[in-house]
Amino acid sequence: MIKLNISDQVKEAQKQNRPIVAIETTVLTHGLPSPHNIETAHKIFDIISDHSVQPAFIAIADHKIQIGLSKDELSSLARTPNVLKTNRSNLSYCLMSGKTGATTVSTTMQCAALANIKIMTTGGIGGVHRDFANCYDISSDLTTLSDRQVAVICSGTKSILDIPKTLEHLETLGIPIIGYQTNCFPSFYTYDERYPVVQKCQNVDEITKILSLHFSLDKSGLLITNPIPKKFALSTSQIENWLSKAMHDQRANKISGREATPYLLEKMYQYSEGKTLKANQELLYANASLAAQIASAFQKEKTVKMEKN
Ligand code: PSU
Ligand code: MN
Repeated sequence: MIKLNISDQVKEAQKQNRPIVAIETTVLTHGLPSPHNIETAHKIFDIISDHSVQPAFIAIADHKIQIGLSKDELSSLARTPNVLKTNRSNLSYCLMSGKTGATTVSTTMQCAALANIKIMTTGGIGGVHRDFANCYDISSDLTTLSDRQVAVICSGTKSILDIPKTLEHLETLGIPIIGYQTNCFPSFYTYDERYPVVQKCQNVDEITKILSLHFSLDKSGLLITNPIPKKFALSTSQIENWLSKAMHDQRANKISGREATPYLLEKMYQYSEGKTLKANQELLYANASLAAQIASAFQKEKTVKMEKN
């Protein structure tokens, strides 16, 4: 039996039909360096709350899925040693064992769907790794996007991935990719227009309409992509330079699987002397704000529909 431990605040928001945004916690435990991870999570909490939207950070602890962590709980999660990075393949193990787990995009979607939360925010999703032919690494984020009805607000995929192959895979899975005020699929830290394949929505109302239509047509999720605000973007050549050094270290140390992303992000942070952290934080904040606006508009539309019926 799955035990869902929904916080009082999230329960109250559900009772009152107030909007809720789910947030992953792997970015906190494995994606950002300490102590910046805690300050970032707290700021995401505030940004969402400032829009009168209920934040619902998700994690696993004490054999339960925890929906809605307080700021104190986020701080203590960040300080817990050996937190498991959960994806679809180890979520049940994490729950059975009683270990503490952080949720990736895939498990955040799974848990959000169980609690009927339709909107989540993150930095970047997982996807098809570079060097795919050798490592055969495709994130289970993509699989979960194909069978959970959750809209994921993000700045594309992590820059360490093969974006064209990820886009092909998303296309095969039939997952809509909506660009917020852009036709281009964003490349995380950089603001560029290398991948002009995205369907553009000009405002939150258009996005909300697509969500309603898509959720009535299909059992899958959607990607709402939001490029990093221009003034915080890093240059593509810088990123590629740091990334190639990080990938070199990764190969030398034979780091693979679930460990690959945290390792590469940490190395990029070191090589960039902290520049990737600032960019990562700013895009997380922008995505949290957009997600809150979408959740508000989506909730309003649902309420209007309920009143008509
Ligand atoms: N993007 C980041 N930082 C992260 C992640 C993505 O910039 O920490 C995390 C997310 O939780 C994402 C996960 O769901 O990495 C994907 O990991 P994998 O490639 O192992 O599936
Ligand atoms: Mn992987």
